[in-house]
Amino acid sequence: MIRNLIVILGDQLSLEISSLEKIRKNEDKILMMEVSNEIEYVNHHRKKLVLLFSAMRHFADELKKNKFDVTYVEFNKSEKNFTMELNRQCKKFNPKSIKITHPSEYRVLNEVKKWEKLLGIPVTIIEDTRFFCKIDEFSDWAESRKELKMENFYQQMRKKYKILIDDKEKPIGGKWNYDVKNRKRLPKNHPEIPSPLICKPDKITKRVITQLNKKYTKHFGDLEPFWFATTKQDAVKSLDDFIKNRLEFFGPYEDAMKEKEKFLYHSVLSIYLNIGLLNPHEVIEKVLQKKDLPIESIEGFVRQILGWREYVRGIYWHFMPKYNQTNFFNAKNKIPNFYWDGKTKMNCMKNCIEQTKQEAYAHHIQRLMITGNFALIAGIEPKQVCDWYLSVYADAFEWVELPNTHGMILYADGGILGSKPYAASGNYINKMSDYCKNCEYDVKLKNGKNACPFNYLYWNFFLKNQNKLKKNPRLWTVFSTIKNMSEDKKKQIKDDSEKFLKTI
Ligand code: FAD
Ligand code: DLZ
Ligand code: SF4
Repeated sequence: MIRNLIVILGDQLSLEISSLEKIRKNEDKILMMEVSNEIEYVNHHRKKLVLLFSAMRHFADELKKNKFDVTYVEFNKSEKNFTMELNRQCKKFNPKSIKITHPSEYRVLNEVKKWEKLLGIPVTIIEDTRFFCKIDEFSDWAESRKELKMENFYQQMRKKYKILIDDKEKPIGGKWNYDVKNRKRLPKNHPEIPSPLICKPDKITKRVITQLNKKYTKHFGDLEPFWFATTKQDAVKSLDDFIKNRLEFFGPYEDAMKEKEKFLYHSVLSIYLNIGLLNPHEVIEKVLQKKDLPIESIEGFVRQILGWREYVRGIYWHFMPKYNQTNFFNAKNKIPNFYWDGKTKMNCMKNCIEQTKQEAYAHHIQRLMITGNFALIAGIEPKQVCDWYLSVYADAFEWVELPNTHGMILYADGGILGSKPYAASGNYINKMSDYCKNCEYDVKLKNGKNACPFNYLYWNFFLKNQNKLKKNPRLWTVFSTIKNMSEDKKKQIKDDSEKFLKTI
């Protein structure tokens, strides 16, 4: 008889995962399951599926090499969902108890919470210790204040972990945040940017690709070329490669965009962080060793992981299950087909979507200021936008996708996460990228059939939502412009927007 059956989920691929802490190799069994319910509940990118299953299978092999007793069930041999497969395994092995590290998504936690009653076996859910901030700790912080500003949370984390802090609890370099130095446009003659580390698919990955090609032909995105790391060892190599070749310029060009440059100086590490191949503590530790690099790059990078990543997780668990129920602007439009096929005349959208289709990756500013910004000002229904983001990115898990989509880009939470909607016109896109020079639309034109749609949709969004936003002090300039706008101009904006939205 098995003492503990330890369930390891697809995003818990670490030897240090809390469920393994007290494991007894000769009495306990580990169970890993590939199940169709997880594959099919959204239209996951095919590269995301390969990443997950190849990384899961590599991890199972590593566990076996370490003499753990592992049962691994592949997707063509498993029951439909975690519960049904677990039930089958429990009948076979009759464990005294089930253990699992806290699932990262509310949907899965709900499923796990039903196991004890359904299976009649005690289930222990153990805290996920990979994060800097515990779920309860964030809730305590959130309940103690009126506004949940990322910046305040981040400063608290810096102090708690003594990261980039001097003896007097003051920030190293004199400032908490070097955001103003993170907004450079990429110059025309900028030298070639080193690409992220390419990992060649091995036997395990190739087998996953063949299996998926047979069964899941309709999922979104290009399966090959597949180049992600699928082992801890290669993920660490990818981290080292980023620190050596791209971290120096991460800060200055963090907000830049350039046609055909898919990664710029971004780390492309979220895919490994989110499934457990990299631990955020080890990533920050290594980055902090580079004391000779510009502070705006070091602090800028630390802010993303210690600040934003932890903060969005905190928001997710603090506000779920209600968080995804809101629709502040009552946005109801259908997501256009071009989000899936990239067939649009808007060059910025076409580029970001095509690269998403190829790589299951877009960097933050592309997600925020191009596809996200468009979804906001075009009034697309939040649930459809969230499903898209959850499907198309290899790093997408609801705990991190939802606050970024529902909160940061769509302001559908009414301002819990952001102090104002991130709406922007073509002017911003033109300033931060070179997309506009190859676009059929004219970024300088505000109205008419050749005008950049971001221009009139931007004003249409604020005109439509005036009542909900006009008291926001951060939008004072927007609404003073609207106040001085002629009725003719307003009508033109509305007509152009309606005409355009009908065509998509
Ligand atoms: P870098 O630019 O190199 O940043 C370093 C790391 O910081 C990332 O690997 C990531 O772990 C963390 N990070 C940076 N920004 C954020 C953020 N806003 N929230 C959480 N972590 C952050 N990130 C995901 O991991 N999964 C998602 O599903 C996801 N969905 C998003 C949806 C939208 C609409 C937006 C605007 C952002 C989303 N992000 C998501 C955040 C961010 O865009 C990605 O983490 C980042 O682009 C990943 O690429 P990178 O590793 O090269 O990041
Ligand atoms: C995303 C995903 C997919 C596609 N498939 C599996 C799977 O078959 N088995 C598994 O353990 N996890 C999978 N995942 C991740 C889960 O959907 C989910 O995101 C995590 O369990 C965290 O809640
Ligand atoms: Fe995008 Fe408008 Fe620029 Fe075209 S002109 S690339 S639609 S911002």
